Amino acid sequence: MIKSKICDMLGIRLPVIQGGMAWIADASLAAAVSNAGGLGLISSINAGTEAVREEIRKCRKMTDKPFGVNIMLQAPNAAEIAEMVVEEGVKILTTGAGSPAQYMEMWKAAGIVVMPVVASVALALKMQALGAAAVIAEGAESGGHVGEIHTMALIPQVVDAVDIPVVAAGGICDGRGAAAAFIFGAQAVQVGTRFIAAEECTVSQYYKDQILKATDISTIVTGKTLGHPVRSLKTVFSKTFAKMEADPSVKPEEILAYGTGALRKAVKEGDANGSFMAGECAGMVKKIEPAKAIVDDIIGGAEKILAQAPGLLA
Ligand code: TUI
Repeated sequence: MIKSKICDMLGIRLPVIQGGMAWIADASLAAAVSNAGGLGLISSINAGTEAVREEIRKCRKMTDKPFGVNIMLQAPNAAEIAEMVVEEGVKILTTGAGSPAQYMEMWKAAGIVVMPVVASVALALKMQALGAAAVIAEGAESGGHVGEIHTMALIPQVVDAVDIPVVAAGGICDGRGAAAAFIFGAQAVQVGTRFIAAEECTVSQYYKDQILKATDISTIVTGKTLGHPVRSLKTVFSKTFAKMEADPSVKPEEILAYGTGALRKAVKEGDANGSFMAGECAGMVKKIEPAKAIVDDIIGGAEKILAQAPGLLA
């Protein structure tokens, strides 16, 4: 069995945290992952603050296990969400795409365990100083908003820099990735892309089909010129976006307008012209299965590899 102190801190059985994927991570997926022994998360990017409140209440009815909420800090309603989660008695938060500094005092006073997602050592140290319970170090293999450094180099550097537990994220979707993360010193893994293919994930069938069809080179990062790099599947939408960015005659406002609402279109409507955010490991996701099978495969696979590891020594 993989023993990890962070499991006690979060009240979970297995060190697998589901990604707080925008528009995707709802009560259905979060409850399934939590019921499987991992930590399910609800995304704050949904149809407004009240819709997220409803998801939290729904999730409570679907599981008696701990679950959390991910707050996307660049969202226009981030401050409203930050207060709503306190009102709702949420016990675990993750944050992404910015620094949660302005909310930390309020959350800590409410006894909330906060695990900011960081993409650099500097931010990990800042989060530790602000009282984060752990950091989720996310490498640029991940889907959605990405940093600059990749998992293999990021995790050991963050582990060396901080004294709080580190969760590894970005490019991890099976036992091999999880085993590597534990070897690097991470205490848990965060997995997003593979959970899109969970039976309990409510995204459009078209989105799931695109993940299953993906290969190793199916993703692209766009948005660098806008200061907001995002990894998604290569589609007509993302390739057009990239062409607009490369064309000096296209204004940033036009590019932004082209991208507005694209993720919601992909998730909710299965619109082929939407943005299908996915990590580089999409090419390793081969079937639709229950969230429990995914959690068990990741942990079971890691245990098998780690048990065999001494055999590598001569
Ligand atoms: O947040 C994410 N991934 C996301 S958020 C998102 S929502 C979206 N919707 C439409 C278009 C674009 C995005 C999709 N994917 N991951 C966590 C993460 N945070 N990765 C990297 C960071 C990060 C980056 C810079 C955290 C902090 C930061 O700077 C902090 C500072 O100092 O301000």
